[in-house]
Amino acid sequence: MRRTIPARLGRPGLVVVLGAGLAGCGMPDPVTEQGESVRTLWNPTIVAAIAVGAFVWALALWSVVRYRKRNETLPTQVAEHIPIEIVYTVVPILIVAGLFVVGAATTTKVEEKAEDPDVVVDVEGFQWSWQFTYIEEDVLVSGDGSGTDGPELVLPVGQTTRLNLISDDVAHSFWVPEFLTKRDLIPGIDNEIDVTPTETGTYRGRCAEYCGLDHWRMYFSVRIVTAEEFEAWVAENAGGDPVSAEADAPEEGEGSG
Ligand SMILES: [Cu+2]
Repeated sequence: MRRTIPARLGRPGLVVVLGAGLAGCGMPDPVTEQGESVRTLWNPTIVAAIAVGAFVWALALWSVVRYRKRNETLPTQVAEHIPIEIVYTVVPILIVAGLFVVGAATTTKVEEKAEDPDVVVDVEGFQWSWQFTYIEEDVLVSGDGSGTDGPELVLPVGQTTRLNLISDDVAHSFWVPEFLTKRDLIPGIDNEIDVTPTETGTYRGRCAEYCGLDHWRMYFSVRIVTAEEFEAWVAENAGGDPVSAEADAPEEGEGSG
């Protein structure tokens, strides 16, 4: 006897699948205001997608069972059914329009630039590391691709930092999973993003655009600290030698993405 998909998965399997969907498919908890906006968009979207998917699967299963071939008699042939055609044209248009409106609103919010950001950092990606230049604070953090953690970008919590994304060699991409946003660094095109961290902690970032053989080396870390800690860090490092935080040598075979 043929088993239905839910039967094959078993009830625990189905619960896990639905649970993963509802929990944001393993999406990390956002640590910035911009990331929180993305999650606010994602959660209702995934619920709507699961609802539509479940409805379609249910209809398909129902018609397979209810209208399966029982004998050689041809079923009643219907050329058209205007009300149903209107429903299945109008409902998807409404869903897509709704997704467009909330998607556009979230994009606008995430893209919003502060008129006067609290901190401005030039983020330069190069083969094979990153350099962070704090314009007003006069701090330079430079990586050389030798460590496992990469250079460290220090950001104050609750304040808006403008990141100017610059590349002079090839395209790279600035990605911190917990920010829930990702932006390319393209030679000749200076992208910029604003981030407003909401939680202190250390998070790992990486280049998310294949940029050559040692692309995997392009790690960096982001340390979100309190305003006082940020000021102390700036005072300690301003105007001096470039800050480097690449103590550990990478292990053979380590690193992916
Ligand atoms: Cu890369």
